Amino acid sequence: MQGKIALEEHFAIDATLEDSRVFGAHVWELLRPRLLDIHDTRLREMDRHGIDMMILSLNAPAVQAIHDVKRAVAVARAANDALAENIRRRPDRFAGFAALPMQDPEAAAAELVRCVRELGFVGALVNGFSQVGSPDNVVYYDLPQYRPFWRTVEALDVPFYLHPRNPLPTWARQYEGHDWLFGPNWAFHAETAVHALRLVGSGLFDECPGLKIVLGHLGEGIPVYLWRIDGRNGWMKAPHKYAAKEGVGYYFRRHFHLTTSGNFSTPALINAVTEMGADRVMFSVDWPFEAIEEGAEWFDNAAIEASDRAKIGRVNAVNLFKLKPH
Ligand code: GRE
Ligand code: ZN
Repeated sequence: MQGKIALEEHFAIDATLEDSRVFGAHVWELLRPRLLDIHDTRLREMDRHGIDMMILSLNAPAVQAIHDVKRAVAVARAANDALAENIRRRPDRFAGFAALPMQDPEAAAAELVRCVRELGFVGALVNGFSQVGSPDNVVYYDLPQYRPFWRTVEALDVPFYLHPRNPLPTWARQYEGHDWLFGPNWAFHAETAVHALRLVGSGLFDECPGLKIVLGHLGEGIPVYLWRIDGRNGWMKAPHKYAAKEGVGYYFRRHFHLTTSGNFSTPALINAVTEMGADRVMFSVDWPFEAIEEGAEWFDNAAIEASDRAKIGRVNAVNLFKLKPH
């Protein structure tokens, strides 16, 4: 398919580059230049595989792992300015997601306003929880101090991409002795799914009915559990004990959008489309952690309706991010 738009596609600046080394130590000689490159290999691969536009975002965990709040604010700003400069060179091929210093909710809101209003970014991409003040002080964004931030996101009417990061090893006893479970094999998704469900259960979407959240990897596992999350042991008729008014599926189908990033499985795609509808799933690769060639070949040939391929490959992203393709 020509004209695809991809939206979980990463780059790094010098200050955040090293965060990605652990995820590709054995291919670092390839991964490193691909993270730093915007206009060369990336554009060639896009051209070769029918990707018209990428919405670019910083690598992970990057800003979220900088517990020195002032530095988190400065690195986010520097990354966003660098991204804006690259988009200015090729606005026909690139758009941007803001990196945000969530350690300071007011600063994060102000940076998002700046990125949307002044730099023309189309949303934010945040790498899970933030470490604040010290490495072990962890905050999730369902907490009350984030409500003004979310009202700003809602008022700007831009989507918020909740991207994975690893749980802290000091908190993740369940993975002890099984390091292979960290990262994209499993822990990324378990961590991100719980964060997304915390947002749902907190009542955030009752307070901010216009919020739009994007999840990668075809929903971080949540779609296959939507029935069970609300069903539990149905005959026992125990309601959720949480602040939100409705069931999880109600919010998930109204407020969430999913991408195919790094999950090139046709059964998983069909399940996501079945649960969410073809209007809420969008093509993505997860470059450079995944290969554009593999993601594009898979998507172009996946056994789905042609009309769904057009929506998932392009149209949904144009609509959600109000893109104006050249
Ligand atoms: C991602 O961005 O999803 C990612 C990483 C690191 C390793 C694998 C991966 O940030 O998919
Ligand atoms: Zn990613």
